[in-house]
Amino acid sequence: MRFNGFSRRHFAKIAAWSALAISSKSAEGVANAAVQNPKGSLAAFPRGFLWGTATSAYQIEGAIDEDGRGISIWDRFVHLNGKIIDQSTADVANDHYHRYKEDVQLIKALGAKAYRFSIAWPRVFPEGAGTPNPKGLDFYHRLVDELLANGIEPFATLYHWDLPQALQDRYGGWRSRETSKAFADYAGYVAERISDRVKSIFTINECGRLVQAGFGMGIDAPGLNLPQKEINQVRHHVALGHGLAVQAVRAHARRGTRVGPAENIEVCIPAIETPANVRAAEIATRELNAGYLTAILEGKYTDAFLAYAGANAPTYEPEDLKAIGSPIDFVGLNVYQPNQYVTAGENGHPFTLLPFPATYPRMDSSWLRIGPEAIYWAPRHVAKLWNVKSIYITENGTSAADKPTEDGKVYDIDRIMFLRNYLGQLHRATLEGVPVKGYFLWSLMDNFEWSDGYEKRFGLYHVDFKTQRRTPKLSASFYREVIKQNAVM
Ligand code: GCO
Repeated sequence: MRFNGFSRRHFAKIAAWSALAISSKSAEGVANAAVQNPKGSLAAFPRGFLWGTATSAYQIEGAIDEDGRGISIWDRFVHLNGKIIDQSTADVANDHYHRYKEDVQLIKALGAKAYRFSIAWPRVFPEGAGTPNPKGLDFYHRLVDELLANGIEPFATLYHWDLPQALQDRYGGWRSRETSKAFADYAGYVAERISDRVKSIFTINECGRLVQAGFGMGIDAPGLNLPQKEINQVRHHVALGHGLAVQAVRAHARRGTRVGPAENIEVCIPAIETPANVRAAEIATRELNAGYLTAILEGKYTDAFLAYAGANAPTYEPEDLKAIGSPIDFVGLNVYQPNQYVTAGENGHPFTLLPFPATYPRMDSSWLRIGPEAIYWAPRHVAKLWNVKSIYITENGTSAADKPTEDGKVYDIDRIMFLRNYLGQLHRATLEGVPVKGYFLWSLMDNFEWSDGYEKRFGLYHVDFKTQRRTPKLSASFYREVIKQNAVM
């Protein structure tokens, strides 16, 4: 039934609101009581918990041919027809290379005390190796000094997918172990020069995605569709690159510099939290990450991984796994979605992976299924399986439509819903003593979302890419309150 454009359901809602308005005194009283009794209504995080935001060089910097920067595989890839959904490029992106001071103020306005950014390898070594660009690190020195001057701790990621094209041309990029070695040389060069101020370094962002999307599905640079054996070999070279980079940081950085990966862990969640299903989820998490995170934390490939890979298993030198398993100081976890729901196995299999129904709820990106408990189980599994003592959530956040209303504001209550529920589950983990030390919200501001171009917005700040105007969304106010209270309301 519709009446003057209102449906029955709408009327019912209005009626409910009016009833509430009538009893607003009592409602107000309840609300105030909650605020007056903050302990009861707030999920407080441990004292000293680090709140931050994250971005990556290629997605925000622009200035792709400035100050000696070489080209990256993404510069090449975005100019290939049909690869980017809106035919856009990151040639300018957020123009962060020139606007970094303004953007540091955006971080400061949130009250965030940490910022995870990445360093563009092609700015430092335009040819990937050999002669460094004398201006290569200058931008990052400026950025780090600006962050520190504003009380914000810098966390640097050495590789967030922007491989120098010269290495792709010369060696086939990560298809060759020469790239693993070049990455270690780059890592040592950078760590030696920034570790007087940057105390925490992530090696490689999301091996899982860069390998599968770049070399399997072809939707990310370098856009290849390789057979499984070659995909496994690429993943081995990325893992080797991580390990050799850890060794290079240990050799060249200031004493006390911390280093570790930032990985999009395949997180397996018990569909029902029974002990048998939880154990199955732990086993599944170890096996589904066997090609990278498990190899880093155990210094070997699991028997099941090698047996399952069979003839497609990577070939490697004996010392490779020792390098891959180099001791690390923390594990960064990028957590967005419930990768797998699991129940206990049957017929001798250790776990059962459950299919997702077509109606399973998602956010604005088709891959982004909603499953807040993923951010509880991911760090809990890593701590339990490998006795990791320091974990950061290096990315969590969501895309949303983010259409400004007539008043120019962005009421992204969908993003707030997402964040509140995920942070509530992260709080559960910290309550149970899971050693999560900090959280980096993805992302500070809307940016170039890889093959989705500018069509998927993940920022706390809305960016008008025509004017470069940054506008805080409602979620920026939400996150500022979370940081101020060190709690989720
Ligand atoms: C990733 C990347 C980010 C993405 C973000 C949203 O995790 O895929 O680190 O660069 O932009 O995750 O997809």
